[in-house]
Amino acid sequence: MRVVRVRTAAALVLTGLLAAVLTSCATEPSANTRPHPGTATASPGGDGVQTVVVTSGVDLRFHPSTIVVHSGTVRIVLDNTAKVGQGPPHDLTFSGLPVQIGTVQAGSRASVTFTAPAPGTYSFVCTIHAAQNQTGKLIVR
Ligand SMILES: [Cu+2]
Repeated sequence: MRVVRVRTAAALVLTGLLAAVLTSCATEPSANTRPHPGTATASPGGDGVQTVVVTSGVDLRFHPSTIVVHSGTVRIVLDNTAKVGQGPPHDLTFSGLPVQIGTVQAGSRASVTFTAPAPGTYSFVCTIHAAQNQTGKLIVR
């Protein structure tokens, strides 16, 4: 009996911990600490334009978050992969470059085509989720 009681107490403690963990997951913290997904090099499409598709959904991150391009024409497609009516909108705005993709609703996509600027690193942000640190960078080689 005594062993059973100890096990029951341990099970209750574990259940409580699990409930605490699940509760903390259910309430999204204001600061999004998810890691930024990897790097992709834009590849020339049939029209010769270096194209990269960046997806974003409910995790408030750009996938990929780092885009590598070379000189020439670049096209960035922003694909909001959240289900229609069930996810947040996103946009993509560069700082220091006159390049942006306006608000893209869940289930939609939009693109911007521009001439690659001088070699360097340029950062972009989803202005809707700037507080959640939804950012990325473009590296021009
Ligand atoms: Cu966003």
